[in-house]
Amino acid sequence: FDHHVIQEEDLIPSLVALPDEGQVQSKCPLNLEHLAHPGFKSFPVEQGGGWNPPDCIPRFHSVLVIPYRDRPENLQQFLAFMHPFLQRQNLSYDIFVIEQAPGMAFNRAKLFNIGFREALKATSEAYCFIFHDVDLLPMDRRNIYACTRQPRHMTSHLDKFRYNLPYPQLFGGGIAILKDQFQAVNGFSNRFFGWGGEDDDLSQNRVLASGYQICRFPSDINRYQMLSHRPAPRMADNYRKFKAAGGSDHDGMILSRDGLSDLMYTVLARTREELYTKILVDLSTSM
Ligand code: UD2
Ligand code: MN
Repeated sequence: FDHHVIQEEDLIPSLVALPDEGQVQSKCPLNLEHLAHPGFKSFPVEQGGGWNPPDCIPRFHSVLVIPYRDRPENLQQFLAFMHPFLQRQNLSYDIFVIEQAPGMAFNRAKLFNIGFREALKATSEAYCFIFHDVDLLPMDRRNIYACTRQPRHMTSHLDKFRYNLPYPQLFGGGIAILKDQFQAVNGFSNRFFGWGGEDDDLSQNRVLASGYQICRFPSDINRYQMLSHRPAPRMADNYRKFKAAGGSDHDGMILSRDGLSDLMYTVLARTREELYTKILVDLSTSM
């Protein structure tokens, strides 16, 4: 796993911008001084949590997808923090919270697949996706919430781990990936119920196996605060169980059968909340 670290002077050139429609003069500035601007007041967002810069044309649009169940304090803090953070970066964005209805074990990866599907139905301009936990807050304004040319691992240095990377292959927490790349790897696996394994499956068996590289920004930019929460019930052998059940890695079979291509779910409610769009889903429909 040979991830590429983008140098600080290359941050902005590494990002994939919205198509340029010739209105270059009125494009929103995106420079580090601007990001560090001190007297920033946040703007109101649209009902449903979307936002566009009011007086310039955004260079980037990002869809944030947040998997969620029963962490109301985390969600409230996340939204209160993220709206001003993203607005300061002058990008246009949408926030989708995909909530799993009670009953089955939590399935983070499948909720991301659902968020991808639902966001594409709702926003035609979606081309960049940020799949992100509800309990992680970026601490550095240079951490631009837009997609790089290659899939990016964002949340590598957490306060919880004293800003050390627990293992170099880590791809959990928050990632940014282009729509076409996510489609090309058939999304996440739908088969990881319970805690763990889904992030490694995405990086090893999908993203890298499909010939993409994984990149990160420099480590001081990737600092995050992790909000406290009750630990999820661990099923540490999730991944081994998955493999024992026939989920082998490199034959390309699982990848093509398991993911966006066989995604099944039932939407129980779509609600445009004040600060986000909520999609409540039932996962008991087959895979
Ligand atoms: C780690 C990873 C996470 C994921 C997980 C294993 C990092 C920083 N985090 O997080 O990305 O790979 O291990 O699956 O690498 N959630 C709920 N309700 C629940 C359970 C989970 O809303 O009952 C959501 C929520 O967005 C949460 C995320 O799923 O942030 C990950 O779950 P976690 O925070 O319990 O797991 P954690 O911290 O071990
Ligand atoms: Mn967590």
